[in-house]
Amino acid sequence: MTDFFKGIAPLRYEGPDTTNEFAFRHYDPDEVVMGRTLRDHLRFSVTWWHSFAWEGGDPFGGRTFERPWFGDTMDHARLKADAAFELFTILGVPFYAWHDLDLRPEGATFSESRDRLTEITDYLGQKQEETGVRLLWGTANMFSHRRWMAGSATNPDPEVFLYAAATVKACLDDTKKLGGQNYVLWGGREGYETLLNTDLKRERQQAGRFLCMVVDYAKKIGFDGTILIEPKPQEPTKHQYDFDVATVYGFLKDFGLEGEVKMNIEQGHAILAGHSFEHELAMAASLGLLGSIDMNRNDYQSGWDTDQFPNNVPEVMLAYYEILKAGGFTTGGTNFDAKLRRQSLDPEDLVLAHAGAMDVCAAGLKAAARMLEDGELERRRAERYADWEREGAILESDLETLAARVVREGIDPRPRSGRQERLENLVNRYL
Ligand code: XUL
Ligand code: CO
Repeated sequence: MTDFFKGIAPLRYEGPDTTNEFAFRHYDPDEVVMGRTLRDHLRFSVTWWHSFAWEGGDPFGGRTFERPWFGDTMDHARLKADAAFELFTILGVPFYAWHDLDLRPEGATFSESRDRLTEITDYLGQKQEETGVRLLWGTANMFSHRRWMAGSATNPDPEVFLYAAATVKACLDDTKKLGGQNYVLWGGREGYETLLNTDLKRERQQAGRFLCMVVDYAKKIGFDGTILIEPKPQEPTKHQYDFDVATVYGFLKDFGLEGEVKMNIEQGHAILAGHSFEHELAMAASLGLLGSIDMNRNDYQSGWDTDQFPNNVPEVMLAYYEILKAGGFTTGGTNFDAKLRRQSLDPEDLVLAHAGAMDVCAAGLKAAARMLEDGELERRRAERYADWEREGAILESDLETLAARVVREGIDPRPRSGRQERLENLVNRYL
């Protein structure tokens, strides 16, 4: 037990009228929506990196947070784990997620780093047993240390590729050991700053081979979770190879991995790519690649990946609508890849940032479920395409036949309203 969250009791659902800051207004984990509890729909997860490893620095200044677990010994790592599981229990979240680097300090050699990872993940295994909290996913941080500055699998130096292979193997082993539901690969520095020093074709090939090796190894050890790629268009590098869902789909097809790997889609990354979150989710669902989500929001003016906690129900509603329409999560979940603002120093800030975000997601999901169950939006969308029901043969035809038909029947299409504002009004009805 730490005393970091001392005096903060586990949060309970008290309903929309409560004025208790330390209670849920919309998230009742046992509430059943569309045949499933909110706990099972939302599958909330807290991230180790933002909530426990990040120190509050920005490009202009360093650490603002004071946490008793900041330090580079294994004792600090265990204290951090104790505090993390205390937060999970206060919030009642069923899952959490980590990078290897968030969990423990690196050692002087690869082997020492790996052994420390094994040691701390053994400890996490005990904490999981004690609390019932499970691992949503593990991943490797292959972007912070200077060895990764020119990429991991896409690095011009084959020794970095080797180091990346060893790192992912260790992280996959420990994710499996902890019963992780997924394993994530975000292409941290898999991209480039300038073409002048970059062989783009070769780097993409290396990334493809690397992913094939990861998939093969996961199968070999009997990892039964899902391998997920997390697209992001830029930041840290100017051009990232995993730009967005459509780009990653092309990449997976290229290497025959479209049946093996799914996607972890992040709200802020979608926005950086010039898309909306729901666009990326709908695109992934349409390609059969929807895996999990990193829930957060960006500042819409700054053009940065600001990783703020979500606080906009209408926005979140449209995202969950796509998820529910696709059948909901299987191994995936709602992972809060979100961090406090650096002035939010208190333990209470950490608790309430998550609690508010959980309420926003619950309210959004319930609104989405109302809209889906009512079916009016889907009816209107289907109506727009209704003529295709009798004209499906067009797609089996050829240009000459179709051209002849236009002339023969004097076809002259009449434009019809897209009714966007009416549909926007309809959506607001369910909020
Ligand atoms: C970076 C990001 C990562 C991944 C995991 O923008 O989202 O935290 O989620 O590496
Ligand atoms: Co993320």
